[in-house]
Amino acid sequence: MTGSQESYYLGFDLSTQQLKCLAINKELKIVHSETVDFKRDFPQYKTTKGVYIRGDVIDCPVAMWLEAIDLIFAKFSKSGFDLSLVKAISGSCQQHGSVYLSGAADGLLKSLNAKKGSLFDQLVPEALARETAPNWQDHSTGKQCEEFQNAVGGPQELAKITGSRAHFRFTGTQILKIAEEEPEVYANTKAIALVSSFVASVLSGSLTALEEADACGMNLYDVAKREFDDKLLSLIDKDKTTIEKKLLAPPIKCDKPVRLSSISSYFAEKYGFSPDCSIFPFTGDNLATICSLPLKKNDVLVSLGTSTTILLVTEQYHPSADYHLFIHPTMPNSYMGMICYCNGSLAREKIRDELNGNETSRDWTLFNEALSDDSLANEDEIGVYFPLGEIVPSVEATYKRAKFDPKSGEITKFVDSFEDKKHDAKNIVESQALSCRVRISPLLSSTVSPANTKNQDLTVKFDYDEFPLSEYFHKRPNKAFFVGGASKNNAIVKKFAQVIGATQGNYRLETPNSCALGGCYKALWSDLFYSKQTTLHYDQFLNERFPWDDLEYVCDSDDGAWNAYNNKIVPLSRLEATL
Ligand code: ADP
Ligand code: XUL
Repeated sequence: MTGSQESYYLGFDLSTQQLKCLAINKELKIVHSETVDFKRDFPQYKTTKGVYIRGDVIDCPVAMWLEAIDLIFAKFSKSGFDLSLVKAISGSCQQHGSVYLSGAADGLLKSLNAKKGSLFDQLVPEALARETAPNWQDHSTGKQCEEFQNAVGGPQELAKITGSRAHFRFTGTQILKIAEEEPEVYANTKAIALVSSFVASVLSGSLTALEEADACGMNLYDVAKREFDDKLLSLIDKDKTTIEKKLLAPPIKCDKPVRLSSISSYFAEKYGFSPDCSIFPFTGDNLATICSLPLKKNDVLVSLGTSTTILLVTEQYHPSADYHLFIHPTMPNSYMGMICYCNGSLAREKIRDELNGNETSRDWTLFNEALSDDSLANEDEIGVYFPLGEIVPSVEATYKRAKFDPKSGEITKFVDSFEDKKHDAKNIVESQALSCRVRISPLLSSTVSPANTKNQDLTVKFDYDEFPLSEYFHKRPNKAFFVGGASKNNAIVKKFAQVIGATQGNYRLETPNSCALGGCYKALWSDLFYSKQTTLHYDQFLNERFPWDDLEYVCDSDDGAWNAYNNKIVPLSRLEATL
């Protein structure tokens, strides 16, 4: 299976429910994969899908992750995979989680010894100052979020500094809660790792600093200045140097690959890794997802899963309280934008079921027919369909349908329903996609000459942005990549493609492994770059080597259709203003 002198690169994905590890070769082909499922493999931890849930508090047992690391390599060895051929390892982990390590941790990591038992035997409990790590699903830090936002003047101000407004799950608010509610734990903590830097520390056998891109998920890092923000740090600890030390500041910069070290001798002895195998910094799972695709500046990834998530690569630092900006994990002077919508597939399913007249058939035929029906006139209709509270815009659950004057774009009346339910199928997908278009616009470069001059001086407001309408007429992404459950649906993808209007086409792909693959590609490129076998930047490297045949080209964008949606931008803005 492992051809004689091949070189392999491993990518980890430590998610909420499992640890996955993929191996690729230099041609970017997956040659092996192993998974540890927390529920199946570690029933003794009694987690619910990888976490403990106590009301609003949701956390994960750190010891289980250590056991998972040993088990995954044991599975590789058992399969006959030759780990001695692995040149480098990187990977991704669930974002925002924090691991509290004791003063003994660094020494214990450095003295790990395969003859002295497992990682668990040698690190638990001595290396841990706290048994569990907060999980991203935790929502117990409302008070601390207020403290963060009040300290800097509100959500938009915090977003300007840290790339995001305060979030329950973000690490800074979680650390503050622990400092406030568990002062002894905080005092006994020598180092606070992100899940990503924790796994990298274990593999390299010594405490490593945080990785900068993942550190942007903390509400503590000044993204523009690229250093921790003193005021925010001092919320956690009046003595700023203490918290800086605990966070092992400064984080590892992402401008070029930084080799952390060789793999710990523990893994070399126990599983046969070469002692030269390199460990490169791990990052967050969403950040690794963009590394799994040949995304260049101005490309977008549209994930049509249960929720809709947009990831994009941008050079514009245009923060907003309604989305996230992270430093890009592999591309210098670039950021990853992440926009999460709550109302994606489930909202569409409700309209589908209404059209079908039942909730059981789950058949998209009628929905798709309506969506693709050009003769179905909805040029003066706009609607928002939010069965769940929405993040972008930040509003309670609501449905609102309106008619507007196509000349001025102003709303003329609100209606309880349109002419028939087919209009809802078209309007829901159009307004979801249009919402994406206007939110990504400030993050895109100018790519086309404006065609539509109507109303261009009108001011439109979306969230915290207020621009003349013309701002939205010349920015289109280059490529769009569609993933997630609903990306199988041609009618939905084609409508999104029309509205978003990527100038270099629309692709679709299945991505069961994206986070781990991102880790593999990062390991390969980092190793080649570090050893001077390539000088290409990450995006160039991936564009050259990427197995483009794995992507399905769905369609070109339609310039006329994209311009036609210019007319719905004012109505959407006016409608959102009434929510
Ligand atoms: P998750 O985001 O939870 O990982 P998926 O990416 O698998 O989930 O997406 C699940 C959603 O995909 C479902 O809610 C379903 O509505 C949607 N979906 C699956 N197949 C289709 C289809 N053919 N047409 C439209 N939507 C679909
Ligand atoms: C992102 C987030 C989740 C986790 C999932 O902000 O909280 O996507 O990273 O592991």
